[in-house]
Amino acid sequence: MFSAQACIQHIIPKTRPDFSREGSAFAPVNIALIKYWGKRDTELNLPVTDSLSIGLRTLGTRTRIRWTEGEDNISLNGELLPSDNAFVKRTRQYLHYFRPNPSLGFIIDTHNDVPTGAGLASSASGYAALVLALNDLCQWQLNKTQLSILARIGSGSASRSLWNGLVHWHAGTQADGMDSYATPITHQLPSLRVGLLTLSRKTKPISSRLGMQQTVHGLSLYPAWKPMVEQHLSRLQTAIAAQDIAQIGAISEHNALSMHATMLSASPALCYFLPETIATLQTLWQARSEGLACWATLDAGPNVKLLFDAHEEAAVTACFPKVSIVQPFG
Ligand code: 2P0
Repeated sequence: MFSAQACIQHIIPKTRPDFSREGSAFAPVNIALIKYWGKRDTELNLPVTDSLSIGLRTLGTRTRIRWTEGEDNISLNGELLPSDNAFVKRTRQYLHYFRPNPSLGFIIDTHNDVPTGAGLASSASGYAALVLALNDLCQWQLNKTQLSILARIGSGSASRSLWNGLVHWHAGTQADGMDSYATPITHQLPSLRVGLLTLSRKTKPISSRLGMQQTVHGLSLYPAWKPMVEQHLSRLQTAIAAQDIAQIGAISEHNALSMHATMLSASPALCYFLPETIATLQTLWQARSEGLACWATLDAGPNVKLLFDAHEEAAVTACFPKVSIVQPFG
C-alpha cells in the first residue's frame, strides 16, 4: 500500500512559498459516459475500471488561492465556511499534503457553477481547479499527467476534469497509481448536446465515496460491472470514431442504468433516484418510442443528463421545457 502523502511528495517539486503570489484556475465539470464506480484503493482513489467522460466547457469551478500564516480560510460561492463544515474538512485534509510546514495555511475562494454535492460532478471540477490553482500558486510547472494524478487523489473523477471534450481515465494496474491518470481523446463531436435536468439541488444523502464502498462490499451484482464496462467502453470508442451520436447515447444510457442496477442490488440497497427521476426517464422512453433521438445518463444523484444531436434541440426542449442545454464542443 502506498500513501497519498508519499505519492504526492514524489510528484511535486520542493519550492519555497512566495507570499506575494496568488494562484487561480478554472476546471470544467465532466459527465461520465462510461462511469467510474468502485475502487481498488480507497486512499489513492484507484478505480476498478477505466471511465470516459465529456467536459461541459464553460460550466465548472473557478478557484483562487493564496498563502496565510495559520488556519485555512475557505469560501464557497462567496460564503466563508465554518471549520466544522464537511466540505472544509475534506478540503483541508487534502491541503495537508501540500503544506511545506504544518503552520502554513491557504486562503481559498471557490465558485461552482453547479450545485455542490448533488451528483452534478462538483467534486470533479472542484479538485481539478484546486490542483491547477496550487500549480499556479507554487509555480510547480507540472504536466497534465502529473496534475491528473494529483487531482485523482483529491477525487477520482477530478482526474478527468483537466480537459474539455472527451477524456479517458485509464484505471492502471500499478499499486502506486502512477499509471492511473486521464488523457484527452482527439475526436470531436461538434453536434453533440448535453441537456441538464436539475431535479434536486440538495446534497445527496450518501456520498459517492461511501456509495461505492457499499456497492463493492455489499454482496451485489458488482462482479458483473468490470466485464460490462470493458465491453461498453470498447463499443463507445467505436461509436465515437464513427461520430454516431445515437450509439453514443444508447451505450451511455445502458452503462449508467447498469451502474444504478449494481447499486440497487447492494445490501443494504443504494438508490439515488427520486420519484421525479423515474418520471423523467419514463417521459424520455415514451418520447423515444415516438421518435425522439435522445438518451439519458445519471450519476450518484437524482438529476438526469440528456445526450442528443443538435438537430433534436427543439424537440428535446418541447419535451423537457426546463432543460438547460450545453454545447460541449462550442
Ligand atoms: C463518474 N461518479 O464516473 C461516477 C459516476 C458518480 C457516478 O465519479 O470518492 O466524487 O472522490 O473518488 O469522483 C463520483 O465519484 O468519488 C463519480 P471519489 P467521485 O463520474
